[in-house]
Amino acid sequence: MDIASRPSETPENPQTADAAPPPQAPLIIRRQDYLPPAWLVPEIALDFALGLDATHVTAKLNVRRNPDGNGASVLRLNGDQLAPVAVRIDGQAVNDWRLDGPDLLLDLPGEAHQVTIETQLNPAANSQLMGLYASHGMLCTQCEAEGFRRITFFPDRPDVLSTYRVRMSGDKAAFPILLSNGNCEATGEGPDGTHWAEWYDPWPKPCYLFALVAGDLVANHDSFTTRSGREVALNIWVRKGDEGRTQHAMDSLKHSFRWDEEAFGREYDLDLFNVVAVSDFNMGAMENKGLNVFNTRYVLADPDTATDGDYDAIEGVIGHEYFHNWSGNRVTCRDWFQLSLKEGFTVLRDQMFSADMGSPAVKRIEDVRVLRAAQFPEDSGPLAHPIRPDSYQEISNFYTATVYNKGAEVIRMMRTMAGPERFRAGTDLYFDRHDGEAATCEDFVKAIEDGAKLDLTQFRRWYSQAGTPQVSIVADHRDDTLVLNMTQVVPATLNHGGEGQPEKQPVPIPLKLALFDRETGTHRGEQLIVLDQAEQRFVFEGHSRPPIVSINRGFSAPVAIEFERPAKDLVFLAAKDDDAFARYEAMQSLVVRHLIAVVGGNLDERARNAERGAIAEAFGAVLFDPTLDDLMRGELLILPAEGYLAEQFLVADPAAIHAEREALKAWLGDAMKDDWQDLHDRVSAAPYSRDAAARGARKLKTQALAYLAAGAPAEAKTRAIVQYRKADNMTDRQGALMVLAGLDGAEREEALADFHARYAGNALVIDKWFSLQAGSLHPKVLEHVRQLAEHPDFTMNNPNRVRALYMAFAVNAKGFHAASGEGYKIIGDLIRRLDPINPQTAARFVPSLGRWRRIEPKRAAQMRAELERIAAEPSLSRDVLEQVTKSLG
Ligand code: 0A1
Ligand code: ZN
Repeated sequence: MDIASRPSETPENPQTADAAPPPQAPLIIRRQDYLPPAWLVPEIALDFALGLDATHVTAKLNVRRNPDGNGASVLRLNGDQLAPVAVRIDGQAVNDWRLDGPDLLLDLPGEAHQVTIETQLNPAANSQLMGLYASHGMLCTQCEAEGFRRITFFPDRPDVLSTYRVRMSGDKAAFPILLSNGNCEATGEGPDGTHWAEWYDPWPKPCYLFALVAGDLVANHDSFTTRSGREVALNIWVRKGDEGRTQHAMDSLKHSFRWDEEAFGREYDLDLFNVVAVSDFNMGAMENKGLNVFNTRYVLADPDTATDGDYDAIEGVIGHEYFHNWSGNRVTCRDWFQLSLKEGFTVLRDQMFSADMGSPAVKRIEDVRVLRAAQFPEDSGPLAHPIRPDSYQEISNFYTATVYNKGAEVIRMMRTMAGPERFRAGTDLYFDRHDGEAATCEDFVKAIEDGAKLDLTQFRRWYSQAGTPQVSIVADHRDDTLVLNMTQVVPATLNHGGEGQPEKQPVPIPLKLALFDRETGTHRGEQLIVLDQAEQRFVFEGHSRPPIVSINRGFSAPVAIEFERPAKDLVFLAAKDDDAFARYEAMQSLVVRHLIAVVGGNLDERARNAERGAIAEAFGAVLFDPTLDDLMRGELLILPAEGYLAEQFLVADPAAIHAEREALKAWLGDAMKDDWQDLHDRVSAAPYSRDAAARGARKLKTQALAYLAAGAPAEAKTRAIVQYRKADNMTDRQGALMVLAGLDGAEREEALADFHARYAGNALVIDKWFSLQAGSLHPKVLEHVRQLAEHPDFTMNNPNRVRALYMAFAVNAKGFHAASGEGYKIIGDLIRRLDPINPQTAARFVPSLGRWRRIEPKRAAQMRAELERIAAEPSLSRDVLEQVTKSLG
């Protein structure tokens, strides 16, 4: 056994990582090593004496030997940068405890004890934002996945479920509001201007769902009556001054409560539901029982400061966290390898919710775009992992697009195969069977199998194999029969530095399909076929003419499809398919194959112009199709993203892809100049409202501007200035500024300065100001990013601000992939500087450099060198170290 797989855990807690190991010996946690906990903690009482830079915690754990455990007498309590101030067993002070790395070990004879532990924390010094930390004078917690161990010593694993009683005391002026999970049972005044509150959560939960918030907050109060008549008080807590921007979140919350009752039969189970908005937060939001903590960006919105996209994201995230109350909280995960059990399922639920609240077609297209932009590259890169990973070093690195978004696609496929009613029977059975338990992905699959009456034997491979299946289709029409010859390959994931999967088995791929008669333009109904062999023939009789094949309709399977066919078939589908996603897909394919050919140098001038003409014709058909609404029209006019185009090449040249994509955009901007101008005029006349027509108009407004900016910059500039000045909402204003930020001239500087002054002090809008510049097409973007990093508004301590500047830059191919290698250096420097402050956020930037193997050799060498520079840092966090070593391979 090599040192990389050294089994350094004691048997009583195989799920727990030790102290950060030296770089040469990473501790690998393996799914196969799961053992039940030796001790359970049915109850815990926590007492917090709160202070921003000194909080004293007293934890009383009622521990009981687990009858299903291994009988070990050692109780392992995980810690992370904690020192015990006092330890008592059954009320008696003890000093025979010992530390094993960061963990506290106690020898306990017998069956049950009360263990009391006191710890002392400094929330103000907690820049990692895990555990208890301070944010703008308030105190809050983040415990998923392993943050509770930064508050007190505890068996920090999701299969230990406890009821929580929480007492908080602190200065009443600094912390007038004291919140925790469950219900508030008592409050009172203390000495010296202090006060206290006691909360009790009757639902047993793992410690990752614990939360506490203390601060000077105000709330939007409302209520919801559940279908069985329970009246639930709803509060959305924000800092003073932000309360006017909470109504959309509140509406979304009430819609979520209702929707989960109707769509999944799930009702809320407490009398109180609190949401708190925090501006310093590593992720989007957190589903703590009865006390969801949110990044402000997923709560605060009004038309002047939030775009239509922001509104949609708020609705989706509010839904997501609320839906976790069942998929995650009532039924939780046995261990962190099962993360997709709650996340994949909850993403599917939030996607279905958003689809029902708006346009299902547009929502599906957006979700597929996210999957292709974020998950496909992950699946084909050095960090590929199955939706249920087999090993990890740092669990924070596995909150990925694979676990979340591919996880959702996998469950969606079960639903497609079962149909909605049978799928619902499956989820009902799952919730019934596992309520109150810490379950596994296998439990979920079994419940769907039993409840929906599906055989999922082979389907389980979707849980264990990484990689996006590649499907090839060859159509053969003879007499009146169409034969589709299909093959599937799940590419080997070599996963350098991790555990590779060189051999893959075929998976069941449900493909929705329709065969269009090319003369009548109709089909005889949608069918579902399941490709479950490596090679398979599907025969369709009764087609005297070769039909036009519409396949993977609705994106019924998360696969890549190769299907050579004439451009005219794609033009037909782009204009006529009755499946909205398939229409979008035909349009994308038309552009993708054109750009692949151009980038590959496979088209002469004439052929290129002919193909551009065909694309313009398809665009024209979309622009003037009276059956389309503007939201959908906008989807059909989006060019495929550079990242998705790069995925089509084994080794990509990002500069060539960028240049050709821009060239096509400029050509379309110029050739269709009048159309874009007419469109811009038409949609500019629509007054602001949040209805679908007005949102569609705004989407097209900025799209028209962007095409004009590429093909007719002078015209675009004039229009963008007017759009910026006249804007009565952030969607229009941000769109206009985005276009101006990519152009040169005094107008650019004036607009940026105006925007900054207008929104000074509004952190979420200032984030946009950073992002627009870092993501811009301006030739001096590298210089701008370096300057912005020195701007007084920039800080490394706020993850939103860091992401605003550097994530926007890392996905900006023009800057990031600059030939000089400067872009890589900017991200490399960022990772090294951010790691000591916030390792979780720093690690999220590694994958952009990690894709070097799929980039042309000169840039690949520069990217690799940057990773090596990071790897050479003497004391990297486990988070960054895992990502960097796997990326170097
Ligand atoms: N469970 C949350 C995601 C989440 C995970 C880790 C966090 O720690 C910083 C925060 C949030 C969700 O799916 O929304
Ligand atoms: Zn989630």
